[in-house]
Amino acid sequence: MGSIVSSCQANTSSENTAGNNAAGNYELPKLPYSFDALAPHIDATTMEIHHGKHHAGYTKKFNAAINETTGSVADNFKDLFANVSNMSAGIRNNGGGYYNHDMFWKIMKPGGSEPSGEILEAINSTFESVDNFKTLFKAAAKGRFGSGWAWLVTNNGKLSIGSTPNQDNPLMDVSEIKGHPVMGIDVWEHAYYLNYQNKRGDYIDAWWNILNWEEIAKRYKEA
Ligand code: MN3
Repeated sequence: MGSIVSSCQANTSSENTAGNNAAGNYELPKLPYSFDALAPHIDATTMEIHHGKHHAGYTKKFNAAINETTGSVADNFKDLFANVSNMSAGIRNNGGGYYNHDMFWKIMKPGGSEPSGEILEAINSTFESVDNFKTLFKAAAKGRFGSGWAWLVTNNGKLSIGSTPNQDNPLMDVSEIKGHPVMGIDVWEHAYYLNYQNKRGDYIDAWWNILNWEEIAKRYKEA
C-alpha cells in the first residue's frame, strides 16, 4: 500500500476536491447531467461509453496503481502531478485520466453559455477576441497528433494555449505546457468517433455550443 503525504490538506482548491482521498479510494465522479443532455453535439452513446467505461476504467486503474505503489503518493492532484515523473506509468496515465475527465464533464453543460466578466477580459486582452481564441484553441486541438488534450492554462493570470499527449496535463512536471488548466478538450478518438468519425475539427466546432463558461470562469479565478 502506498503511504499518504498529507501535508497539504489545508489547501481546498479544486485539485484536492476532485477526488475523495489518495488512499486508492477515488470514486468515479457523477456526470452532472444525463447521457443525452449534450446531444446533438455529443451523442448519448459516446457519453455513456466515455463516462461509464473510459472514465470508470481510469478510476479503477488509478486506485490500483496507488495501492501498488510502495513510496508515498500525494493526496492532492497539484502535488501528485508536480512530481509525476517519479511516479509509475499507471499513476501518470490513470491519475491524469481521472483528473482530466472530471474537469471535462464539469466544463460542459446542456445548452452551453458565453464567456463574461474576468475570463472574457483575459481572453480578449490575450488573444484579441473570443473568435481568435477559438481559432487558436482549435488549431492546438486539431494539431495534437494521436490521442491527447488541448488546454487553456493560466500562470499568475496569464493565459496560454497548448496541448499534451495521452492523459498528461499542464499540472504535470513532464508537460511542455505548464500552468493551471482552465479548460481542456479531449481529442482522443473515443471522445468523438461514433458521431464524427475522422472529422475532429467538426467535433471541436460543435463543442463550443456546450461549454459551461461559469465553471471555466471559476477555474480561472481559483488559479
Ligand atoms: Mn476521454
